Amino acid sequence: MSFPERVFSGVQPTGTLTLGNYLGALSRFSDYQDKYECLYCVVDMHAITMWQDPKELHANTLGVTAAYLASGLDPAKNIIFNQSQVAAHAEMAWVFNCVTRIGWLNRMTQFKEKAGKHRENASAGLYVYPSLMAADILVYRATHVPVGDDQKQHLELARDIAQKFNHDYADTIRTQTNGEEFFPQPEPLIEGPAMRVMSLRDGTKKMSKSDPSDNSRINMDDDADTIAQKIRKAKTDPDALPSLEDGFEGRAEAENLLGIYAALAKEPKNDVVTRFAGQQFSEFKKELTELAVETLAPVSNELVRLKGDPGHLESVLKAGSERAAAIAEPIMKQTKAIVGFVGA
Ligand code: AQP
Repeated sequence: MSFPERVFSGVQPTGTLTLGNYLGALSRFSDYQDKYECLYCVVDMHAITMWQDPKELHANTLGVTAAYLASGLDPAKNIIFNQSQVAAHAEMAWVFNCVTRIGWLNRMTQFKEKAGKHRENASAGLYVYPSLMAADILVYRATHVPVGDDQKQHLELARDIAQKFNHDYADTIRTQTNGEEFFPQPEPLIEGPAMRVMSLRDGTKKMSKSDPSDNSRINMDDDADTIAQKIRKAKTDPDALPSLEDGFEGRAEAENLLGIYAALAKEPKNDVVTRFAGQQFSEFKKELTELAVETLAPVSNELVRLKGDPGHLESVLKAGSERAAAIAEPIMKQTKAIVGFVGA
């Protein structure tokens, strides 16, 4: 069965957004606004899977909304909203908790990374995070999901959940909808050279807004001096830049800085390697700083301006939530009927 093309993506309001969030997700969102019907969500229910101070959660939710707008999303063209204002996300997540297998959740690397050694103390919400993410996407029957490479595993799980639901309820789906499948298999949209931006302090860890070290990341609202200082301090090695891409073997930090340059410049990584072959990092870092400041300055100026008008940001979220609910509610109602709930 073919489904109308629809994009869904979300960002957690867990802190100030980083260059990783920008390059892996936000900077690409506006590319889709003229091509697809797009829903961009501030996933506040995902955020509370780890402890969030309520005042900070509130401020960060408006902060992510401002970052969406500052990155070029037009609230008239896109549906911009926060997850907790559309109850169907939670309702669908419960149905999916009963479709998802524990064995599938046990394989999720993000849970292992975030729960760390204190697994027994992690919230149940963190464990079932991927089924809420599947609900976010499928409650709109979204077909395309732009995400960073780090979210690929969760998206594969969303596809498994869609497939198992379609299979388990095949008989009712056929009689009630005349279709073969109720949910689409959502496709990841993962493109470009720096789809997993790594920490500036450790090239084996992804750049993350909740990393305790602020020097591990560039924040979307860092000023030029802070960006310059963080890039100057970024971990590298004593060797010059190689002349071939495979010369980065065992040099994760060096490769990360080059990948960031390529993504900011929107150039293939190979071209950037050729241009800087043999240069010392001290020189390359100056060029990278210039490019990062030039690219982020207009976005961060707009971000600061928008954050100064919380009333406007709240009204964007309210209007977006109403539009989102109008799509989700009939799909949720139909899901309940397929499952066999009375009253749906
Ligand atoms: N380092 C990254 N490189 C590329 N893409 C990234 N994304 C996040 N970090 C990187 C992409 O940003 C989108 C929103 O992510 P999120 O905030 O919902 O959750 P996350 O992936 O867990 O991001 P963080 O910054 O690491 O948040 P915390 O610290 O709260 O866990 C997603 O599309 C993601 O792929």
